[in-house]
Amino acid sequence: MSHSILILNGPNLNLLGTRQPEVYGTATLKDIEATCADKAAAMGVALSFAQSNHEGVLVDALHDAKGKHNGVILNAGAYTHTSIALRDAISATELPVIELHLSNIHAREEFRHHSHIAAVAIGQICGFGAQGYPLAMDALITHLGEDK
Ligand code: CA2
Repeated sequence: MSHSILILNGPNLNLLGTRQPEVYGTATLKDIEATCADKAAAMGVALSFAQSNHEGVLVDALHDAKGKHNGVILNAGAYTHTSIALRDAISATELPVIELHLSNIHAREEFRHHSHIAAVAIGQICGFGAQGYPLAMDALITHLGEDK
């Protein structure tokens, strides 16, 4: 049976490619989605790709992922550093979640060093820019393969 994965993006990531290219690169979220869709097709996995600026919408998306998807790649944006609600939603889904960031959050401001998500994620990928998305897909699909 083929796997289905959700890539979920949080606040302000809809602005990618328009500002702060020195931090976040020049690819837009649409570019990243297209890269991920191509990779998903090549890997034979189903992919859903979504973005919201609203914490509750992200919580709902995680709840909805249960039963629909086998795993989630989550770039929660700044909610990474603030949201216990997102952490609880990840725990509730019981799905494997990979925490993803474009930038190396550990090399940036102190307030970005702590992640509420890290403790409930299977792992974290950060600092590789847009390339982190396909890297996270490889990691998640490998993990799901090992689950069987
Ligand atoms: O590096 C990442 O992927 C982050 O999750 C991005 C978040 C930031 O709050 C996290 O600490 C790390 C911010 C996304 C903002 O994206 C923008 C893109 C273009 C212009 C302005 C913001």
